[in-house]
Amino acid sequence: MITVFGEGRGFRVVWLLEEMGLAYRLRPVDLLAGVENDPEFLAVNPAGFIPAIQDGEVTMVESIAIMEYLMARYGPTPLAPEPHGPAFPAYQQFLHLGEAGLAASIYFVVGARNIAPEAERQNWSAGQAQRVFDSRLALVTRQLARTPYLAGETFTAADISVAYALGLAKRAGGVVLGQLEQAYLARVRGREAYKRAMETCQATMAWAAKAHDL
Ligand SMILES: N[C@@H](CCC(=O)N[C@@H](CS)C(=O)NCC(=O)O)C(=O)O
Repeated sequence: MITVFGEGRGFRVVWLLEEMGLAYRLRPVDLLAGVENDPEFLAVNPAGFIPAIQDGEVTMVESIAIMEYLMARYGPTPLAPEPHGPAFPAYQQFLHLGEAGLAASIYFVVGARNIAPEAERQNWSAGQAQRVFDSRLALVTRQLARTPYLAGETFTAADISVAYALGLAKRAGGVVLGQLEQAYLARVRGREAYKRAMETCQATMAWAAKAHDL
């Protein structure tokens, strides 16, 4: 049985597990309550961030790496196009751009907008993170003008990666998505596995409902 610790980007992992039909359990981690009060989780990830997984003897962090591990170990799966096929380069690029380019930058904008003291909300680094997010988003927009999914005609883990980042940006980052991205989000969120993941991830569900963005 695979254990997923924490929602947040752990939603990506839960969504992937639902797409693959693998058995798992979600172990909530409440960052707002203070991870220092959760020694069981700190024993799994002493760095205190989520998500983490445990799969038998394997313990891992980093949502994209975890998805790559699960697809490699329990695949093959159409969520990961085969390396010699035409979809692979775009798949690989957007799988990583979803975190390294999009979520990692908008995460700091979200913190500045929602958590930082009033006087620090407009700080230079938050502005830089916003500019990085906006520039990377242009690559997503260009791709969606060409194909329905980021790697081409079929849904892959790259869509899980990027759709999570777009949701974060929209729900808490003050980002207004264009029509292409909105239609894309509606398309990927229509999947049964997404809906099941939302049912599992109650904190994500509550946060999305509050933002009127299920
Ligand atoms: N690149 C990491 C980012 C992990 C991350 O920043 N997670 C956030 C919540 S989604 C977190 O735990 N923040 C608290 C912290 O970093 O201490 C991933 O994709 O898993």
